[in-house]
Amino acid sequence: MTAKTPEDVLSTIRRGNRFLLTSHANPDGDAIGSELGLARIIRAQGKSAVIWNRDPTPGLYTPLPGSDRIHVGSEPPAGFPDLFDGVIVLECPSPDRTGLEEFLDQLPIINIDHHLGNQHYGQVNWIDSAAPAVGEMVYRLAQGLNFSLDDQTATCLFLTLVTDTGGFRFSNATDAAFESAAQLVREGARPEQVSQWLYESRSLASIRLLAEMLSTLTLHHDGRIASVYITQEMFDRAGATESDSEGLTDYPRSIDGVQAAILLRERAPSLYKASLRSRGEVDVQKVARRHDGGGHRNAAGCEIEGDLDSTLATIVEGLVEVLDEN
Ligand SMILES: [Mn+2]
Repeated sequence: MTAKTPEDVLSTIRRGNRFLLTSHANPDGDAIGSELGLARIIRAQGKSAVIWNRDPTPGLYTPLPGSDRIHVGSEPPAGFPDLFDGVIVLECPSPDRTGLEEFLDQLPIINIDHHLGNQHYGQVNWIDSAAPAVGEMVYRLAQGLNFSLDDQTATCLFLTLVTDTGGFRFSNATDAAFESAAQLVREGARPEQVSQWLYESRSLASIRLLAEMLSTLTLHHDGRIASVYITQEMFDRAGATESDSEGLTDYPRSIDGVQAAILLRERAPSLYKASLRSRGEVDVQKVARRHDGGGHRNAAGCEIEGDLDSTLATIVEGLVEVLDEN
């Protein structure tokens, strides 16, 4: 187990009674699982916790206990800000990433995160870039409060480890990640339930969309770049929406020899969302940033205006430059 929870985080939570919890826009498994887990821990102390996210919970995570109680949208929840003692911002490197930044400075901020570039924007900041998931930090926080988890809380936090480590496959699947996972299972987390939610609950539309997408597979640059795309017509044929296309970029990236992969999704006529994935040192964020996008080294995205062919050509060209740097 890595470093303990700082005393100022514990004392702030011990002192307060009513907390607002939030995370980044377009929340992922670590965001949702950390929020739901921490809300349960806070409520179990006889305090209140309200989760407020700008964007809806992705379908994958709606089976998590308490997800139906999350307040979603740009309008503050009832009683904001007077009925809250502070806002706990989880897994969010900067306030603007919440999409709710205009509201946040009305409350003291407790910032709990594991992103390397976190801007320390809270009155209390706990940043641990070695943590495999923010949910693992929430688990340490529970231990610092001498709180023993119930099955559902343990399951929420276990899910954050599974999603942030890619099912314990990424480089952040550290000994600490496995140790926390083992402890969470001991405290009642159910790995088979989490696997069912994450890997065995695909919509039929998403599988039909996968078939459509794979028929567009093209290799570029001696097989080092793979591209696929989904047009609006393909979404329609599959009966799918954009949320059915989550995770599809993993398929082109999984091809042997491919170092960078592109998924273009048509959002509107002549407007494409590009999702870029890579392996190892190949920094796809550099390409996304040229088009006002962003992300991480191995996962980034941006929006581009233009027709399909020219958009694809522009992205491939950018990726070739990045590959040739390495
Ligand atoms: Mn995370």
